[in-house]
Amino acid sequence: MSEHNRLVHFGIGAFHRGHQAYYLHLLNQQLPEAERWYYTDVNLREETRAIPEALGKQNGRFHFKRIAPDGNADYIEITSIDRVEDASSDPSIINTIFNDDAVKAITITVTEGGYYLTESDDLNLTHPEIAHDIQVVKSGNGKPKTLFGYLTLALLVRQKMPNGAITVATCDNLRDNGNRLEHAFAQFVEATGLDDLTQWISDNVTFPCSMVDRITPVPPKDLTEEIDRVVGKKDLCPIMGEDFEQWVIESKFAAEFPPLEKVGVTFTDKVHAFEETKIRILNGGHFGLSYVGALRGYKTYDENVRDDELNELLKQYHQREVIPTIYDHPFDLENYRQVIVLRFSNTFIADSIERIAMDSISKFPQFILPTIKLNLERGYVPTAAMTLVSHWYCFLALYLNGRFQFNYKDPYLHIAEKWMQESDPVKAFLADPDIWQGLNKRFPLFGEQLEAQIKQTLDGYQERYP
Ligand code: CS2
Repeated sequence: MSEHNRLVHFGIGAFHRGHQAYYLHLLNQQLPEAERWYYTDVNLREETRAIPEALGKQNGRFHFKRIAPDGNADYIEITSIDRVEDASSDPSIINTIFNDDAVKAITITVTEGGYYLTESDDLNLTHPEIAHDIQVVKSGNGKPKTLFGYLTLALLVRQKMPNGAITVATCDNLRDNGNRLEHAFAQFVEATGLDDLTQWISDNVTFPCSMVDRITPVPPKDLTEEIDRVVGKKDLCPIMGEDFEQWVIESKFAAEFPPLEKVGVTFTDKVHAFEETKIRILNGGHFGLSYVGALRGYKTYDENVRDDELNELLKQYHQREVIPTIYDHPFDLENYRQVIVLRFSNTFIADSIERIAMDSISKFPQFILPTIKLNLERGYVPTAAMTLVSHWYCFLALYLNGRFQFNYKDPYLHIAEKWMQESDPVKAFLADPDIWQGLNKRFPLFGEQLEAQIKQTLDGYQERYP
């Protein structure tokens, strides 16, 4: 058994290192050595091996450049991760990691696309990676590819332990994230036929919902050199982020959890209102404007906000369509919106549009669709959202047709490729059930209006992107 209480994290991106690892580091500064908690960070995907490799060489330590709106920065050496493992090369490491009474919780950041949800919020059991993982679990052979496969291996280990109860806390930008994961994961386990495990999970595992917030851009290449110059240390995988920070987590723990409330984390029974507000105002704002900005040739998100026309579009979207359809207010929404727009305009953060624009196919149903739906349901035509969606479609169409160059990454790009192969790609987009989740069938007039607007937006780009 490890000497300290331990958390395990799945998915070692900057988002995790700027949130959970950061907060745990702050907490450890306040605790005597014996009471400290440490993280074992686990990489799950072959294509994301580079960072864990670098981080492993530094024994999990790295620097975080935290930047205030006026550009003032501090450089914090984060020391809360002390083990880094790569399960994508050796899945048996999961046994070693979890067969340890000191491990009390798993936190997760695998991005929106890492949950493989269908339009009805079920696990997409026919997705090849999920089907692969079901086989791996059933046969006890091979390497999983998804969170679901790894989580099952981990919980199988816990099931055999006398004190295996464990909290599984997703921190991704998915509304109702804990409940969604719990539901999808139950379907995965059911498909593997592990009925005993299903029962054990319902008695011993909790899936709290949570909301985390800090903009953590892709660090510039010269950050390593800057750390060397300012701090005098070699760091091959530093991160940077704004000084705004928030972590709200549902108090629903299956085992001991670090007392993070001591460093500003909110434990609450009402996480949903926070989550919904953040996803729709912040992530929705990011999503919508990034495609308009990209097509205008902007590189960083603050350029969007400094463009008066785009700033006005964002304001209309927020004030007329998002805020009036958020019905449970955890705080003053207009004030919150203004703080977010200020954060968006931070030139020192220089968050790349490339980062924000990626993965749009899995982000759209989370970040934008609910706003459109709630407006249509209250009989209001969400014109700002329609402008944003038209630009998103044009972005994808121009990119896929080779008319617009962009470093775009999306594991679900094949979905958009399919629309482009149809005789009327716009109609195919509007009829896609994964994107619209039945909404266009309920509001056919909206579909027609949006179709006309998309075609007009495409025409508008004819000259710029011939
Ligand atoms: C962004 C988020 O990529 C995205 O979708 O909107 O990464 C955003 O920066 C974070 O959620 C901020 O907490």
